[in-house]
Amino acid sequence: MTKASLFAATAALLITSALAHGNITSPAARLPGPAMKAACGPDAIAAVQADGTTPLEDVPTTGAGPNCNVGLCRGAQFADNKDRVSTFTAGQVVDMKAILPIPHEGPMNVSIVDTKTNTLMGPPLIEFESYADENLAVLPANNTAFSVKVPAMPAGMCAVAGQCVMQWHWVGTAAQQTYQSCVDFVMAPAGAAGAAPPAAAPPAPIAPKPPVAPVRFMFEVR
Ligand SMILES: *[C@@H]1O[C@H](CO)[C@@H](O)[C@H](O)[C@H]1NC(C)=O
Ligand SMILES: *[C@@H]1O[C@H](CO)[C@@H](O)[C@H](O)[C@H]1NC(C)=O
Ligand SMILES: *[C@@H]1O[C@H](CO)[C@@H](O)[C@H](O)[C@H]1NC(C)=O
Ligand SMILES: [Cu+2]
Repeated sequence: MTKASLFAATAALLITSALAHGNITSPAARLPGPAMKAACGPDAIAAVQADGTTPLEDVPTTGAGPNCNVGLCRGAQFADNKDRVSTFTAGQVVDMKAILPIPHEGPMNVSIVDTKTNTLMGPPLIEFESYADENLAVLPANNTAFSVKVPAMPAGMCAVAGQCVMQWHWVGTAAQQTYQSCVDFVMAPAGAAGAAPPAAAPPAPIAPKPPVAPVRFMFEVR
């Protein structure tokens, strides 16, 4: 690459970075703060503070340490968001709102992510094969306002703030850009207001096993 074309590419990148793309505005989503600055470096924090909708590809990792993962919540840290944690109950319908100032067509999903391992906990809560299609005259209303249903989870899962996020993850396929916003949440403890009532019966002692042979026989095809 010549110096001139390198300069042009850099200038184009800077212009692109200055343009807003999208993020989640409700429920409260993770914001950058001092913990992200410490983990990901001053260049990263400057980029996301300049444009809170920027793709994670435009977040410089020049000053990133081992605790920075721009591929999870675009590097935003729980430590900066302890006062922005939602409490959900199993079966609750959560209304989510997004802004999409610059749409780029591609898939989107909202999934529960285990922040420690950055793995998805179960199937997506909502999924679009084609989202934010800039070729449409008007984006479908459900691109910026949609609902997800909180699944039932085993006791203790997502019980502690910081463990789980609801991550909005959108990929602009042709743009080759990824956008993420994370809603920190905890599951309300069983029996809490709004939560499912605790089971009436105490856990049953280990019952004698019902005869299995007839059941097995029913499904055995020979
Ligand atoms: C979304 O982007 C706007 C505009 O840059 C910013 O003010 C806001 O803090 C961002 N919100 C999140 C959750 O990233
Ligand atoms: C859904 O989002 C996750 C990140 O939260 C991503 O790893 C996964 O590839 C996405 N799934 C699809 C089908 O796009
Ligand atoms: C979004 O709305 C469109 C109609 O405008 C519908 O075809 C599509 O199935 C909806 N997508 C989801 C994931 O709800
Ligand atoms: Cu773009």
